[in-house]
Amino acid sequence: MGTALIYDEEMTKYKLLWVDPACKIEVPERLTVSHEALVQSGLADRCISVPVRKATDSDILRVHSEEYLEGVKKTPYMTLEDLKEFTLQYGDVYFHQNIYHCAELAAGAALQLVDSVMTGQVRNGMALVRPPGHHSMRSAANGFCVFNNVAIAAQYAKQQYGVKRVLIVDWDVHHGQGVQYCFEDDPSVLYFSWHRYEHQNFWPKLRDSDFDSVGKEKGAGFNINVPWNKTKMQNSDYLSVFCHLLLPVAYEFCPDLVLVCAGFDSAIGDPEGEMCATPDIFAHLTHLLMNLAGGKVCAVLEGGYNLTSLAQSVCQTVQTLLGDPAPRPANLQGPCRSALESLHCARSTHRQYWPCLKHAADLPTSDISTKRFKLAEEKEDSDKEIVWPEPDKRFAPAVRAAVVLPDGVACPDGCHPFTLSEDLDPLIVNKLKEKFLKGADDRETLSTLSRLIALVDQMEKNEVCSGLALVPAITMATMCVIQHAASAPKNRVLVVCVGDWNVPKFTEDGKTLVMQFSNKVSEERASRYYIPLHLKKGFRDVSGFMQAVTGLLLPLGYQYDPSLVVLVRMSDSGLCDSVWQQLTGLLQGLAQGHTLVLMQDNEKDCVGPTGSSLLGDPAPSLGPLLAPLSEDVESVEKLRDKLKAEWKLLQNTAQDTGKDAGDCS
Ligand code: Q9C
Ligand code: ZN
Repeated sequence: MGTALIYDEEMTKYKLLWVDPACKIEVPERLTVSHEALVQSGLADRCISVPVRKATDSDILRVHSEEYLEGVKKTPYMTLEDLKEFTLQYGDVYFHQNIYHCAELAAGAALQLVDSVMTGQVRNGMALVRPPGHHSMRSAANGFCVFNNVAIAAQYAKQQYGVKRVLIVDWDVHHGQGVQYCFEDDPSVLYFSWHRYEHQNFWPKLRDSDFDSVGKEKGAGFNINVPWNKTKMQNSDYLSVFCHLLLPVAYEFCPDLVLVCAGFDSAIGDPEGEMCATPDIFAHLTHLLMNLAGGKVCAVLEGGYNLTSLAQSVCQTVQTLLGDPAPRPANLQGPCRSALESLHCARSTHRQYWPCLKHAADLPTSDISTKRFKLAEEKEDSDKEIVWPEPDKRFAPAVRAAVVLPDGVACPDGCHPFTLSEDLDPLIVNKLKEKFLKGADDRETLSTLSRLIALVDQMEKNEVCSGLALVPAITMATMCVIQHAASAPKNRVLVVCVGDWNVPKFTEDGKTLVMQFSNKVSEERASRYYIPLHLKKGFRDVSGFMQAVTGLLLPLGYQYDPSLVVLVRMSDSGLCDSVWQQLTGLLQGLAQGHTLVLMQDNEKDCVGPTGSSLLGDPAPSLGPLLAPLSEDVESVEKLRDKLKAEWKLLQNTAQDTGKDAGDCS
């Protein structure tokens, strides 16, 4: 199942016809450079090209009023003077004789994308459109937007396909107030937006954009705003909000479809956003959404006004949708103080609606965030040219998932049986015999261990992306793999162990970080690089486990930035396939997708599901989650408290010391 790309040059054929400083950044080149970058990088060719269509009147009327539609319909026949006057009714938008036509196509593109995904023609996709949509309201154009493309697509998905729950993730740097207003009282659409706010001093300067706008009536809790009160937010700030707010809520909500208001004015270099997140962060934001809704993710372009940053960010997003491993995320030093304050406020405000946030801290007592105040003028450095390195070329190794299986276990479709091209290296064999076999000459075990070592080497060289091994002696195999991988100078290994195993002490030199989930481990042995998490019912409480994965394991993993993830599944783990596949899928955002899964040989039934996850197939939905067990939540929280000074990506309250928003120059 592929990735749809929807684009039509027709949507470049309108522009600002008069002088308006507020609108001059919304140019046709936004679309041409984005598309050209996809073509040049070869990504466009790998997508399934889906034609646009015109949204019908009845599609548009799903969200907009008849009077408004009738008004817009007249614009193709207007003189320049009429267009200017028509424009004056609205804020920060311009009209053109061809914009109605383009707006029909932009909304239609979003509908085509939903059709392609919902009918199973593709797994996911992106639509490159102009005009954008998320600011436009029932009866008003606004912020370069004419029709609300994503809101129309969400209503369409509900009405046409009977989709029960839609998640809209708005990572554009502006608040999509049009989307918020459209679904305020609708619990079937969860709208999440982060946006530059600066205590209501940043456009569109609405009180409604603050964290305390949570939705109305039945929809209370289904509108989540994270206002940024400072500029220069970085990768850590974005990832923190995903790990500690969006992901836990999204898993609890369990959408059938994910729509992304994919604006890239939240990336570095953008003149509107003035943020400092780098284009590669969009690979991770995309990846983290791709196991929701069975992988049904539709990204629709919104803003993005630095043409270089925009094109790079679009490529990162599409390449991730295509399934290529995400790049290693750079400089994740933890969120800044202002971001933590925003995250804290949003989490406390929503804890009454979402059991996964039940334990969030109280609102900070100095509730400055809810008040509007004029900011002290910051010294003007905006004309200083912001530069950042072009993201490294990403590529998927020829072998996506290599498997080491005992005789009689079938290789899952699409996986690659891993064999040694040469005879066993006598040097390695002797070392293995000495270290692991007490000198015994067990050919079978020696062959397995040698193959694992060769597999790790090929993963390190990026010839193989991920691996899966079913082994007779899992603890021995794990020790062997870890010792070998950590012996190379630049390597760092994240070991994730599910189930009972008395994990031996590794050297505490930072080259291995072990996180163990079990209902037997005790905190006593915890150390800097061995983190046990006791879960009362093991993995039978799915909510508690996912809480630990999103709020503990992912931030820890991102900050550690391993070169290899070793995922060890003990035979008693009791983890069901869908949870296991979510875990496997999410972990592949780390280490450029270099995940090596080790399982005891009596776990044959798990080979298929694991192989499929390693190939990048979406994990099945977990179903709406219940409240996690309070004991589990307490364990997770206790651990977070203990670790958050050292692992700053674990911080999620204003009290946790954050660094100030830095200077990204
Ligand atoms: N300094 C979208 O990103 N304000 N719309 C412009 C110029 C309007 C943004 C002020 C920004 C609208 C889709
Ligand atoms: Zn925007």
